[in-house]
Amino acid sequence: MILNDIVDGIGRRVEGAGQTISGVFEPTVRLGVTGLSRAGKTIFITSLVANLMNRSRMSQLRAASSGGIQAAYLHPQPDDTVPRFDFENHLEALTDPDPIWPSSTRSISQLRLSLRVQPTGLLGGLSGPRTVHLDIVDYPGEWLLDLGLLDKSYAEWSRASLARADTRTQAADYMAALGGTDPAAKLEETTARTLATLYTAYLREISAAGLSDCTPGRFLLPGDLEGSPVLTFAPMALEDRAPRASLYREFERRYEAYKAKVVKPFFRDHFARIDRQIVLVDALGAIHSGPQAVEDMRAAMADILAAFRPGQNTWLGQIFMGRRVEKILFAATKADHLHHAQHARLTAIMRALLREARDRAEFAGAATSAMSLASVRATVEQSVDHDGTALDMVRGRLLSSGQDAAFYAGALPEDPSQILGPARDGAERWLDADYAAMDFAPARLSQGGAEGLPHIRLDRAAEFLIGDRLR
Ligand SMILES: Nc1nc2c(ncn2[C@@H]2O[C@H](COP(=O)(O)OP(=O)(O)OP(=O)(O)O)[C@@H](O)[C@H]2O)c(=O)[nH]1
Ligand SMILES: [Mg+2]
Repeated sequence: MILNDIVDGIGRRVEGAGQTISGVFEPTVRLGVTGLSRAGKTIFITSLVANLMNRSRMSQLRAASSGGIQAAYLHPQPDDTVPRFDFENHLEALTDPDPIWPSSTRSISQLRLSLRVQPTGLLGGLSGPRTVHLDIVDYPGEWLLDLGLLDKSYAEWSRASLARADTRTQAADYMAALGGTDPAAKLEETTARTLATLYTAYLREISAAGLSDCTPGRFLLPGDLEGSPVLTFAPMALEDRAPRASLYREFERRYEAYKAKVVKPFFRDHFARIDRQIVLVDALGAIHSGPQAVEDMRAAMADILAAFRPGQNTWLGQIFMGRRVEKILFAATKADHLHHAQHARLTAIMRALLREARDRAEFAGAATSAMSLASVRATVEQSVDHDGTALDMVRGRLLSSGQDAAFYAGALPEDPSQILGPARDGAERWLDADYAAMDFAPARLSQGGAEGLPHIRLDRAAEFLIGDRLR
């Protein structure tokens, strides 16, 4: 392991040097898009790139409104071995006469957008235009959860996972199978496979129920690792030391192999060199799923963000090698489900939801901000008279029926603790409030989206994240 870490370090140092040399001429901004499954990463990337190419809706991005950005075009990406982000197809899905959302991401991809920028400001006129590359990676949200495993041993992970599984009906089959298995017995591959299959089925069920804690993430989206030993293990408890060649020992070994061979390379290659980061949170979705989903999301985000802690002995901290993410934006997504009168409340809830995570992560040195946004706006606002009071609603095309409908998501509380309190106390449902979520289809765009994709605050997000690099 030590050797492995050293080799990792050398690789990165050489790579880092190359970056600086080419970086003098063509600066690169690596934007990290962090978010659990369904948080809105793919839509955010698609809309950001589309709106940087067609900047008519980007007035709050100063380099766009001032005319500083002269051109934006897609460029071959830097990593030859990573598939390209399917920007064109995703955009086509959103701008079709019958628009649909692009499907959930099943593996990693990358995109480079190059911007030709004429520096403005006092000395701007003295230099000619320069090119800034924006590199973005998309990946399935499930994989992100694995970041929380890096600092956990097999015993620690097993203990935490089993404690949660114990309270959930979806885990009944796995817990029953585990009860009938002796972890100290000699490894039988069929037993290993049965346990892994049942554990995966449990992860699938809790993921469908809106819970976030679904590790190991690749069990849900294995890709070409399907059936391999690194994905054939599950959590187990054992009081005494496990004998050699036992099921427990082998599971422990496979868990470590999973971390070293699957999790680490992914984060080393795609997270270590991030300059700017956006953390996307579907807080509304979690609130709709109920207090347990909120608490579960809070815990999962705390685990993930803790891994970004600089200066500590965390593996990711080491591969950053003293580099800091310079700016981090925490964004509540899908804000178009709410009338803008409630956006400040949504932002406050998201901030509170991530507070502990942010404190623990000590993003010292990084500029942080929080906002509510919609990468692709699917609704318009509407006030409806309801027994003499005006209800602020949103109107859109329902995903289920295609019908146009006005929708009221419920009033979010001004005080975020009214959400976080019951969530932390393990409440089964919200007591005095009813939060509804509605799935809207993307809006039909006039002229096939020639005016760019509609959004809410995407331009502000872009200004915060990369605005300074485009001046
Ligand atoms: N109304 C609205 N819905 C959105 C928006 N962004 C995302 N969604 C919805 O959220 C779903 C998930 O968004 P994605 O961008 O695919 O989420 P993701 O983070 O890439 O998810 P994975 O690929 O599963 O990790 C979409 O299919 C939409 O239904 C938005 O700005 N407005
Ligand atoms: Mg995606």
